[in-house]
Amino acid sequence: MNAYYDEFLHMLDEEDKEGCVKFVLSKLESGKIDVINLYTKILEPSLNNMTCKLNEKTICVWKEHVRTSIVRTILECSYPYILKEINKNGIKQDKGRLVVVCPPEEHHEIGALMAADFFLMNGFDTIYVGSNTPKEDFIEAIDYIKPKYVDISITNYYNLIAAKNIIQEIKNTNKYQGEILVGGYAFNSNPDVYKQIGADRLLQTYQDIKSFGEEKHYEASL
Ligand code: B12
Repeated sequence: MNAYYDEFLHMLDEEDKEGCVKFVLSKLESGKIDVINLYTKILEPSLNNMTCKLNEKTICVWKEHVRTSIVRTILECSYPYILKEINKNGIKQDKGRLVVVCPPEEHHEIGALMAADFFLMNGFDTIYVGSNTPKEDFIEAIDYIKPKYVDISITNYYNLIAAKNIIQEIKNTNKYQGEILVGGYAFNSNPDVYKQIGADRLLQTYQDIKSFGEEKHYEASL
């Protein structure tokens, strides 16, 4: 996997979108890599380990945008392979409806998109709402969709406050009965903060989501 990562990173550094997409699709098509390893061992580190070279400081955000856009294209291209794995493993979306959202001002969306795909692959009827979701839309959507689980993805820790306010509102005003899950880069340095913002649970990795799915399957069978 390391060799694939290095090869991919080289093309990503060169901003070679065509090369990156063709490389990933060829590995998925040949079965040399699956979607989970692609996301967690190649795409996630290619963004989270990103550093800005001293002579590129002024164009750092620009480069982040370009890199994210290449990764986003790859995520969209992976969808047929996700469906293939779901079919191959006979997974049914029978663990309840789940929405993935990002709080207002949270423009980081790649982690949320990946998490949404992970939930889908583990039997949750998943809806990805989007990044920077305005509070009113957030609350309305929950009222309308009535999901069993609301998942809030937070990357920038400054957005933890906005998430706390929304959670309070969902729980108090909406009398929401389901579970509120949170995840994202903002929790990496302080996992316990999820309790302070009123969430029911923190899930971070693919394995966390898989175990959560198994737990729900077990509960449903009791
Ligand atoms: C790409 C990027 C951007 C892009 C985002 C584009 C987009 N469309 O998403 C752009 C250029 C817009 C951007 C903007 C900013 N960014 Co930025 N960005 C990044 C970068 C490079 C990668 C983030 C990413 O996508 N990672 C990949 C994903 C896959 O990883 P992940 O989010 O951790 O997700 C995984 C898990 O956490 C989990 N997960 C995620 N969500 C959820 C949810 C649930 C429910 C579950 C179960 C799991 C789960 O699943 C994923 C897969 O395993 C990081 C990191 C870095 N080293 O620089 C900075 C970083 C996140 N950004 C940062 C900052 C400060 C900003 C800006 C404020 C400033 C700026 N640079 O202009 C703005 C803020 C914009 C805003 N209002 O939100 C800081 C945040 C620090 C902090 N305060 O917390 C970072 C860490 C950079 C740094 N070292 O300072 N950024």
